[in-house]
Amino acid sequence: MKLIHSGKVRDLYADGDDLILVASDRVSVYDVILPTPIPDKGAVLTRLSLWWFDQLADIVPHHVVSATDVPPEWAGRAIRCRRLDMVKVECVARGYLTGSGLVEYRKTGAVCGVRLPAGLVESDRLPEAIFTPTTKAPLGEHDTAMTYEDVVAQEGEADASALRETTLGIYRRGAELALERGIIIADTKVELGRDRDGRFVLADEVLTPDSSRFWDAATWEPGRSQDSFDKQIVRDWAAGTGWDKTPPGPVLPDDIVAKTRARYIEVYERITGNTW
Ligand code: Q0Z
Repeated sequence: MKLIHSGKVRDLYADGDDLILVASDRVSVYDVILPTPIPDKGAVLTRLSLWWFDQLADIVPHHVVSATDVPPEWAGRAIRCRRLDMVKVECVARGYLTGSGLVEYRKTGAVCGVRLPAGLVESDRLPEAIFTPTTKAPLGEHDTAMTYEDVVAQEGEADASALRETTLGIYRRGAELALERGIIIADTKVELGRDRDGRFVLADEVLTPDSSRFWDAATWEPGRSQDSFDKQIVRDWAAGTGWDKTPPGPVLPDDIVAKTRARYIEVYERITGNTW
């Protein structure tokens, strides 16, 4: 099978007309891939994405062809999918103020051209979810903010509107359901593509902790940064080693691996209601 893309934690292969999306057990912190895998991470996030694709099917069709017709070495953590013509916009929705959105808000009072109320603080919930697209930067470079008008100029009014409403629809559905299970999805990035008939289809992974910021609703408090639901154990341990956040990352001890694996499984079980 031909490797066509290798991301930090996932790989993409071509198989005839289809693509095979393979989620690895690799974990990245501060943008550095650690040398120690988290067992079952790839399978857990694959299962979670598949569950969400099904939940979201009335909002947008998805790219999944089969979760079982994949090479046996990747069984459980690979998805056979339709090859789409990917939209050259990173479609992001935010319901809370953090990350680059917070930086932009503090500078301008707006995020991606969306004016926000004055006086918001870090991690605040926004009055309503907003569409904050970014450019698709080449690997290694950073994405830059776009306004909705930039998306209109690039994709046309009708498609820009469809991208925004689809992205917001996915976020609202996901964030509402997760919150009922005690997990805040602060923001999420979705990948949309066009099928041969020009219809938008949801691709890649969706509403996973690798594509979204997950926070614990029980400890959420505006006015400060929030712990990452999945990676905080690794971050705190790594900070304690004195690691300077440049490659290579530290080898993880067994107990940190076990606790982090348990967090991914907890996310899966709480959101889906299924037992891992
Ligand atoms: C997704 C990515 C990487 C994993 C291209 N159904 C599709 N059709 C066309 N293209 C894609 C998909 Cl999912 C596609 N990516 C992102 C990169 C590993 C996913 F290295 N790139």
